Amino acid sequence: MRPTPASFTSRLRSPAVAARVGVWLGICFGTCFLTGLVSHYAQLPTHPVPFPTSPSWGYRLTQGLHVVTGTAAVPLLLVKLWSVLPRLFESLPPLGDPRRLVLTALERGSIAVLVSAAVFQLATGLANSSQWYPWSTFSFRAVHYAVAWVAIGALLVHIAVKLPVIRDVLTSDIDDTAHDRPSATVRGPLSRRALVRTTFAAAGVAVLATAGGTVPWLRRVSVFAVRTGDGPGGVPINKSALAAGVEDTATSPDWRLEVVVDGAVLRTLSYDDLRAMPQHVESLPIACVEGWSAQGTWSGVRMGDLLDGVTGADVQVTSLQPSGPYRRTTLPANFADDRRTLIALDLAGEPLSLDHGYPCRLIAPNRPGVLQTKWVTRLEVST
Ligand SMILES: Nc1nc2c(c(=O)[nH]1)N[C@H]1C(S)=C(S)[C@@H](COP(=O)(O)O)O[C@H]1N2
Ligand SMILES: [Mo]
Repeated sequence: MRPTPASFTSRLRSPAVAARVGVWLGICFGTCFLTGLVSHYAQLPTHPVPFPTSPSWGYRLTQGLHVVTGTAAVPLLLVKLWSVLPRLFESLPPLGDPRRLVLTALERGSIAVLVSAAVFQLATGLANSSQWYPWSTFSFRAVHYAVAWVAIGALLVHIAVKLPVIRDVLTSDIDDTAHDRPSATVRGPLSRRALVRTTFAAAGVAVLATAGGTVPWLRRVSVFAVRTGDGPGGVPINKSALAAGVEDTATSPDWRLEVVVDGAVLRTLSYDDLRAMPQHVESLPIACVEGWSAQGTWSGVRMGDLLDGVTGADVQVTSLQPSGPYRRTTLPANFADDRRTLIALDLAGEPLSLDHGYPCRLIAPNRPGVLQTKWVTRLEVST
């Protein structure tokens, strides 16, 4: 037999619980949306308004928040959906009342869009941050970005529609029954207050379990962020030289760094040539879009010194990597001109390990990790 709303009798499934959990879910989704916009913008190849290079830890903070709030939203969303589940089984209004039918269809349609977009965002985001990439057929970033707008739009509609109820139940006691369904009368072993607190505690655990990827002292309690701090120089390794297919080319004595200006090779530098140039030390983070981040002490040659006086131009940075989306990135002009931007040779006082980008890699302030190109072999500018 098909359940009806009357089949659900727990007092816990109530607007009072849904709204309280919903407030925090809304805060998480809002934060996740805004920090997601930052990350998306930072990864565009060109910026109508320059993305700032300071503070150097800015992207580390916003992307850490993005992944932490997204993870905290998972238990919140599950409890929220559980608390409103009976509404899924409400019968349609009588067919003779087309106006109500249309309104009901619109309301349910918007909820269906909201729920599927929210579940999609959390599921793909979580998969990505645990480095599981089941999508070979679509671009994660493009789809995650597009669906974010759907989710936030549907969320705003939902809040607007529910505002009177939300306001009412949030200003009354949690055990108030004025807005309850008639069948929601059975008291279980758990009070509403206890359910809400347990939900917030679960969200807190989710935060601690992921925040260690960003906050060093949380590492010890972070089961989902085990990789942070591992790896040479205290910086984890994302893609290895083996996986990138650069083991031979990166260690070859024939490796050179080419600097190309307006299509002409300006200089061809060997590893020793780079070592002979003035070396500068910078403390800058690698902040992966997947949420983990780590500070490193890098040293190497200033981008500006390599470009020989060319300023105000975007730089195409090309890796030895034969294929893959990150083999080539665009370093915006304001990043190229920033004195902290290095072609790094050393990390933590040691030559870069092969997996960290030996012979040399790009490291720039306030830049998504995914754009900190390793195994660099060519820099190109057009004036
Ligand atoms: N050539 C190349 N550079 C790359 C990548 C890559 O796949 N290929 N991955 C990027 C990503 S996603 C991150 S987070 C950083 C990580 O640098 P690390 O492995 O030294 O920590 O390198 C970036 N540089
Ligand atoms: Mo990354």
